[in-house]
Amino acid sequence: MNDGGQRKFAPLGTTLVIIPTYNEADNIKPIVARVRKAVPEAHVLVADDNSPDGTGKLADELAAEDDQVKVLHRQGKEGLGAAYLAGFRWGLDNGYGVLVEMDADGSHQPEELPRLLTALKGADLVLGSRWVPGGRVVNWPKSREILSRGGSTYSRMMLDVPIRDVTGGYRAFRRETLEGLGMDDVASQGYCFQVDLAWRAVKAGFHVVEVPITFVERELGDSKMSRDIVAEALWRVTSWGIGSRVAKVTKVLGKDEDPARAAKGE
Ligand SMILES: Nc1nc2c(ncn2[C@@H]2O[C@H](COP(=O)(O)OP(=O)(O)OP(=O)(O)O)[C@@H](O)[C@H]2O)c(=O)[nH]1
Ligand SMILES: [Mg+2]
Repeated sequence: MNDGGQRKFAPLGTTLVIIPTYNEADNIKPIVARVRKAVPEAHVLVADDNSPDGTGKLADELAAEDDQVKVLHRQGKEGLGAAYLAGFRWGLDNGYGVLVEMDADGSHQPEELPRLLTALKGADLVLGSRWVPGGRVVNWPKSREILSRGGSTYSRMMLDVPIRDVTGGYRAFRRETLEGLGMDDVASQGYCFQVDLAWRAVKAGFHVVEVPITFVERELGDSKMSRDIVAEALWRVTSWGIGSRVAKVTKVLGKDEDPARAAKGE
């Protein structure tokens, strides 16, 4: 991972906070109000997957009374990763300089966003992190913490990413970072989507910084976490890890078998 060194970073452009929603009727209005209050200059994009509980309609009501709130209506539930990719594309097409990922359920506190944006002034990607000193989780059962910490540790080891919280979803990207990640072939969803993007950023040499956050478990609405999402993360991370190890070994062997080098006795 690039350490940023003496690099000079360009000033940040306008921020777009992307909030993916599926059945978040109890949460959408309060969370958007909190974002607008915490970072008044930022714009908000709600990416709703045609929620049966009417979240999209509530978001339209917010957009009707506030020019800085936009809504992306999607056909149906396609998962968190697809909603973010659509939101990122919309944000890039509309000229935003910073794109933020934030859950609708209050787990990612908008009041902490100014700290993430300050860190982004000297970074390509900022990750809100539960597992660096100063980071914490409020109201999680021990089992959930073990799953999350274990998932991050496993991903860190399999993929060689020097990141403590690889699965977290509170993040701020510079537009150039997203443009350099090769978003077009991202197929992963859920936690795996977050691992995928962080890994791509590290591999591309971007300067990635973790900032401690206090993650608050949702109080209202239902979780969309499922066994399938955990299983997807496990199989994809495992296959990526094996794939990248095989690629490294093949490269080393390939060098040894290079006829030109062999002829020179190298
Ligand atoms: N557009 C869209 N949003 C989704 C989808 N699945 C989840 N989300 C949203 O993504 C965010 C994270 O989902 P959560 O259900 O909170 O997942 P989680 O944080 O792992 O689970 P909890 O800790 O139980 O809240 C929330 O804002 C959801 O509404 C989806 O298929 N489409
Ligand atoms: Mg949540």
